[in-house]
Amino acid sequence: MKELNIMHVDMDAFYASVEQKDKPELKNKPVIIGGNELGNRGVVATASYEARKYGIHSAMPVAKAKKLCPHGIFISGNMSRYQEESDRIFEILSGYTPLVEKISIDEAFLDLTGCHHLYGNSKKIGKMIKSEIKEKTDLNASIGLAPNKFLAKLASDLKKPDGFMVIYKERIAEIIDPLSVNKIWGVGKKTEEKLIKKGIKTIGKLKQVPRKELKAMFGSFGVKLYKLARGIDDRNVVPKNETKSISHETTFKESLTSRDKILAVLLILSEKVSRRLRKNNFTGCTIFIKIRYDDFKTYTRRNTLSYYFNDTENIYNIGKKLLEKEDLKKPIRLLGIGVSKLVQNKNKQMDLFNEDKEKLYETIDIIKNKYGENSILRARDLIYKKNKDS
Ligand code: TTP
Ligand code: CA
Repeated sequence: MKELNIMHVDMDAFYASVEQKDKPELKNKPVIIGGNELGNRGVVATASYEARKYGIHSAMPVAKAKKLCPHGIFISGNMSRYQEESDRIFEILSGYTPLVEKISIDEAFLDLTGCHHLYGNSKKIGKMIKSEIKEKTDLNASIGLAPNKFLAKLASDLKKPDGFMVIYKERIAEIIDPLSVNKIWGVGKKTEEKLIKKGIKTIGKLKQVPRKELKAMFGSFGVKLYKLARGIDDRNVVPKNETKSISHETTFKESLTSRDKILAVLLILSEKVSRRLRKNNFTGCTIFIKIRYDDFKTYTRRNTLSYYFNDTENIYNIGKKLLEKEDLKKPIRLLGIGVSKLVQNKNKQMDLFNEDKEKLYETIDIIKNKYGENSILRARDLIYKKNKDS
């Protein structure tokens, strides 16, 4: 279902739940995490839902929490343990789609576009992810599914803990209108106070305020508020990755002036980039070329596309278009090509390539790994090699 493409996953009472799992005697007990090891001495990092009944919450001074719940179990925390569980959770998420945007140690957005033919509709995928997390980590995740980020985050929050909520397009107003304005992302204490002073307590009420008035009150954020109150949010899920780019470049002994030779080299380099991307399970959506002329003037050009790829054809064709905008008559001493804006592609996305091509690339990789880089070449590569060798 297209309108439910965005998922928000958020673990329940994350640090406290890890402690309760590791020490079963803490289950169903008020557990409060906060202390030296987390670098936030003196304040609560989080509290189990049992402890929250006493009014304890994140950022509260530990001394106050002790007063509210003297029999609570206070733990100073073990960051490396929480990170370990976080890594396992993100590994599960990236098994479904490369489009995972990490928000924090226990929270992420997923864009499920392109996953449906592999796993079924969004609701089914949400349930699969929730139970896989439970199975592999013994921790509860709350999941929200909606047409955009704002609503998906709201959905996961509304049914916490152990929640699973879907916000269909037709029911947006019915669900969000009664909620208080502080449920809107970005509405902090100050904005809330300003709105309440005007008698605007709920999202429904906020909807009645003209756009102009909101703009006058809050500037550009006012326009955002106007949209969010209607459940409109255009932000994309932006996956972030530590490996920034994969590229290859070559410097020629003698500068190249032949367009055909330059393109032949570009194809070889594209193939190398593609191979490394596939070897590391990356896809990317930005392509860049680097060109250095004989006078050492160096230029890089890039183009970002609306889809992710890692195949030679796409890399070469987009790179070629960029290259053709440059002056190919001047002698070129260095040429490079690369792909950036990378995402991890643990499960191969079948819709990005046709399956036959995938198999072909896999076969080429196997042959090259076994017999060397030059063991299998394209006809065009041969032309270049012949010219180079002669
Ligand atoms: P949250 O997701 O905000 O909180 P939570 O997972 O403990 O509880 P829930 O989502 O069910 O409401 O934060 C995730 C972890 O980040 C939390 O377990 C501890 C840490 N954290 C802090 O160290 N300090 C803070 O002020 C907050 C809010 C969280
Ligand atoms: Ca959480």
